Amino acid sequence: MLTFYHARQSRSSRVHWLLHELDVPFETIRTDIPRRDGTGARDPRNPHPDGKVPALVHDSRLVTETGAILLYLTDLFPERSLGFAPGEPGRAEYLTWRFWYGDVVEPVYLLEVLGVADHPIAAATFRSRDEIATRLISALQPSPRPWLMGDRFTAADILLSSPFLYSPDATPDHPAVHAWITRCTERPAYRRAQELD
Ligand SMILES: N[C@@H](CCC(=O)N[C@@H](CS)C(=O)NCC(=O)O)C(=O)O
Repeated sequence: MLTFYHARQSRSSRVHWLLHELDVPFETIRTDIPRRDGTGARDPRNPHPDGKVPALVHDSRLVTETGAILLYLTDLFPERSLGFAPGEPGRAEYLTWRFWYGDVVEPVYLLEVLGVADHPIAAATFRSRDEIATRLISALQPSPRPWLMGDRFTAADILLSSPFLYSPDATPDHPAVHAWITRCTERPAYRRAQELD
């Protein structure tokens, strides 16, 4: 049994999308969270230790952190081919995308918002938006490489497209990236998750 704690227009939207891609049974608990505009409040039903979303309970096991949940789910349902299972060629690249997102991409965009991305220690630790763009562009080329992992759409596409779906102005201005984002938004599971929100 999968129970998914979700709030619309939040980081849990990535998990919502993946659950629809997987096409497996799950229960959604629509969860209130404190929002930056002062609305919302912590939901006592939410088992996340910090009251955040996403949270996933599989039978009685709690998983938090978006990247961990995506990996957990693609490993749990390897037959759906939305990730690369241990031992499968492509696993190394798949894990690299997943951890690069959490350890580099999110910090870089956050540091930009905070206005400290140019700090030498920040640049030395994470690099910058330019390196992010270069890596995405080279993964999506030469044509046809529809997805980051080549022919197979995976949870890496969900994770790495998410900042640009949330903030389209941040999208690297390259035709291969724009076409990839369009392909992502045309996926029936993405649309279904959006409609339900
Ligand atoms: N690192 C966490 C971050 C989760 C997170 O910050 N979620 C926000 C929504 S986008 C939240 O629940 N905020 C409510 C709060 O901070 O109380 C993840 O990626 O899962």
